[in-house]
Amino acid sequence: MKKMTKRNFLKTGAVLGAAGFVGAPAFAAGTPPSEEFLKQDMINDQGQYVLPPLPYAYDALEPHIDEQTMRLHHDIHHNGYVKGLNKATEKIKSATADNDFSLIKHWESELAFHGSGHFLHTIFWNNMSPKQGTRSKTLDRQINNDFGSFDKFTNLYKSASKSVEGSGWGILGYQPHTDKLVVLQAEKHQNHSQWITYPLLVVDVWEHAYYLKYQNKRAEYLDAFFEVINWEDVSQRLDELKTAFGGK
Ligand code: MN3
Repeated sequence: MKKMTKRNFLKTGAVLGAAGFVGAPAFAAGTPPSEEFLKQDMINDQGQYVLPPLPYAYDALEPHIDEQTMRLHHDIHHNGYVKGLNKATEKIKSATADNDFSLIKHWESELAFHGSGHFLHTIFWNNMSPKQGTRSKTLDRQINNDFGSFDKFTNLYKSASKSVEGSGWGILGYQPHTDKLVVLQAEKHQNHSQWITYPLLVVDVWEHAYYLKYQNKRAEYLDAFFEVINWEDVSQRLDELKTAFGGK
């Protein structure tokens, strides 16, 4: 069992490929992780957040999630969150140094919006894979205990995600303090506020995540998402949390 760190929880599990930032050539799906990729940090030498590369090629999830959507979603949308997070972090640092908090409400809001966007997308990319893998015994048992069966969980997760108002996320999370799974809607991700829950499986239901291929048919996108869920990643996230928090 890998020791859980914040970085590991976001990045490991479905780390399939070698390093390469935006614009670098994509690598083949299913390539084992390189040392460079695993050592790569969420933060660069200057202390800034960095956009992690996709853990597979842009077209690896075809036909379920199309290449053009993945390019726009990762290179433009996710990168925008990283830039916004760095800017907010910098502004709050300056405000703290200068003891001038006149704009703190604005920058705290930017920090939450871009930070949530960055971290949820980082989990989201790893939550998907062309190779779906299998659910661990622990994850299956927990799903059965908390939702009745995998089918019942699937219906709940898809229904909750489909009915998120406007833009947002569907989230399967784990509460280490209660050793329970819970499905949540995050209508505005900066407001996702059930703080004791850790996300295990997140689905981006903002229109930019599916509009090119599925237009307004969010339900069809969710069916497609279920064809590319990386269950080994979801299982590992649960294992890491249970190990860290002593769950059964
Ligand atoms: Mn998105």
